[in-house]
Amino acid sequence: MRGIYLVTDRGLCRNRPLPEIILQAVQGGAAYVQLREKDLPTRAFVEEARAIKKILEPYRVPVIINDRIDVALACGADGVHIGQEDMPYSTARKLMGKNAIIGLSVETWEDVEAAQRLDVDYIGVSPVFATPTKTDTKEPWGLEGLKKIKSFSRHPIVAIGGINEINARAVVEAGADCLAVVSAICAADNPAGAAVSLKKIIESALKKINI
Ligand code: TZP
Ligand code: MG
Repeated sequence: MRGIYLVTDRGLCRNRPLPEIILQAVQGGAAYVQLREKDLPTRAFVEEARAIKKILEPYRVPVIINDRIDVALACGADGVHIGQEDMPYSTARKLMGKNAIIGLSVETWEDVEAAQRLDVDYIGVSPVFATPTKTDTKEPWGLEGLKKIKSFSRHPIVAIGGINEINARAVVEAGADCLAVVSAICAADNPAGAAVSLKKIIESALKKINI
């Protein structure tokens, strides 16, 4: 895994349709899209997920569903992202199958150690920095926490929380393979432009550390 990982938040899109923001982000270079809907009724979520799957098909960008394995199965999503209080990984794997992308959030060192025993496809280091987008988080890992996880974990690392064009380079240098962003793209004046800039920063940082 590598690149920009867009996590959606319709509330941050400034009244612009979510599918348009997602499409612009992908056209700007986002490599993964996670649909995160905390308040949408199930039927609307399934309809949205099916529509986004279709829109992104030509771009070959995986669609990952936050938390809701039922929605992921219903829309034929490429994967799910689960948190520590969501469906257990082993159950999620059984339901989603061996080819699905399954990501797991790690919020404590115990979570990082436990993830080492699981064949997750990535760990979501959450949050790297404190962020107004999600306030019910544990203590932010910071760059030092991220470095420590990178030197220990066997899994690709998706970093999330407060990541923007100013700190993106440092987050990649600290060990992130992917940068997950919500507001840096969803709330941007120009979501495609924001994705282009972030991608350039990621590529140049990875080049510098020879990845
Ligand atoms: N999980 C941990 S932090 C976060 C999520 C969903 C929100 C990140 O949002 P932003 O706007 O990129 O800081
Ligand atoms: Mg969750």
